[in-house]
Amino acid sequence: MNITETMTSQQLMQLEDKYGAHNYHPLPVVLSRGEGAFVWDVEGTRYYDFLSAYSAVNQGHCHPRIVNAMIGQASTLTLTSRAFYNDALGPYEEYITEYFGYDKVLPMNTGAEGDETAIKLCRKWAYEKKGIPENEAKIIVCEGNFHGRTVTAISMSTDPDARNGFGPYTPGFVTIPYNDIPALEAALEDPHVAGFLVEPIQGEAGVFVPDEGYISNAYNLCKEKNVLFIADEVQTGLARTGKLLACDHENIKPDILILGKALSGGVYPISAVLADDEVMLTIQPGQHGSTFGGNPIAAKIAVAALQVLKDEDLAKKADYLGKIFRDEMKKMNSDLVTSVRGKGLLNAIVIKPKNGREAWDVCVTMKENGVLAKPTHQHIIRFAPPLVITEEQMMDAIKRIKESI
Ligand code: IF1
Repeated sequence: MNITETMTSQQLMQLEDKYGAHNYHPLPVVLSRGEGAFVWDVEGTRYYDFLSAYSAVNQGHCHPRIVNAMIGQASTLTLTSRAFYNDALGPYEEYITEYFGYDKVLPMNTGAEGDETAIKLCRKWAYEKKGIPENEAKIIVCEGNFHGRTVTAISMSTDPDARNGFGPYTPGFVTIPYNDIPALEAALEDPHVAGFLVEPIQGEAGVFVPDEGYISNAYNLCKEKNVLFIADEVQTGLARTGKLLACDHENIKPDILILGKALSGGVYPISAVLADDEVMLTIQPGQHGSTFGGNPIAAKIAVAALQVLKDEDLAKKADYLGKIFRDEMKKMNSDLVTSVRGKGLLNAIVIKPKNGREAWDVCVTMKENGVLAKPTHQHIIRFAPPLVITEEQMMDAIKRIKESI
């Protein structure tokens, strides 16, 4: 295969199948360009992107301000490692800590590394500040969680596909049902509990929005027991749910905040863990790090990505358009759709299989109608367009989704 000639979707899918690991089963579409709420396949067909790379391109594909920030730094200084200082990291650290109201940030690359960093900070704080005996710290997590694909992240998972076959598992996690305050109260009775790690809305599980007050009640219970409240906002953060953070809907400030995905607008792997000094300074030089963590390109990109969220008021847009989306989906009253749920522009519908057709078939039909989305857990379709989608585009996409269903 002479790879310089333009290849068809079919040829490109065959390449991936032959030479790539089979750790995904993608929808049969091969994308080659993205702009705003749209992506195009190699044949030039245009689609609304209703997945946004799992909520990483909240600012829209290839946002000019973010791409230019990347190009500028990439042609100046790409990576110094943290063995030396660089002139982009400090200003970024000041900007992001003021932006979210924390003393300090620990810069990493992927969401999973963010969760791993939060777990290490929580354990270190438990031993050095709370006085839990060494190696006895426990972290409470919820059934249905998703915190990444590392061995420790899947050690917290209750999803057989994510977890099975990868043991032995990292110990020290206690699992409780999501959205269940009494279960949390009971688990908090254990004096060795150091933290509660939770997604304010469970994305992968199928966009489970907990009851009003769950997050704030959970936070208060943790405070009563001197347990760190750790919010994984990798997917729900950065304006996706109609507020800057999903925790903002309940006015609580997590002790440890984990960000990723849209922190770069989808142009680069960037994650960040924010905390105040009492927690953050339990990690001292040489005790944690990463080759690319806090690199100059990431620093410039993240500042631009955060500025775009604010300047384009994307949280307000997500709130407004999300309400329209859910109303329109509910109005459909199709017997295929058994529930519509979500917050802001993180929404999902549950498809009841009929005549052997299920969520995957709806997604294939939506693709033919110019909308890309993907099922999660077989019967749930998540809808998460870039937050820059216009109302007119949203209405057009909704029409296509309804036709498909
Ligand atoms: C895949 C899921 C979503 C996340 C939360 C941490 C991470 C994620 C709440 C880890 C990542 C991604 C991973 C990607 C698909 C996607 C996903 F289906 F896997 F679960 F969004 F729901 N915390 N989620 O959602 O961040 O290391 O990937 O940067 O693994 O298939 P990462």
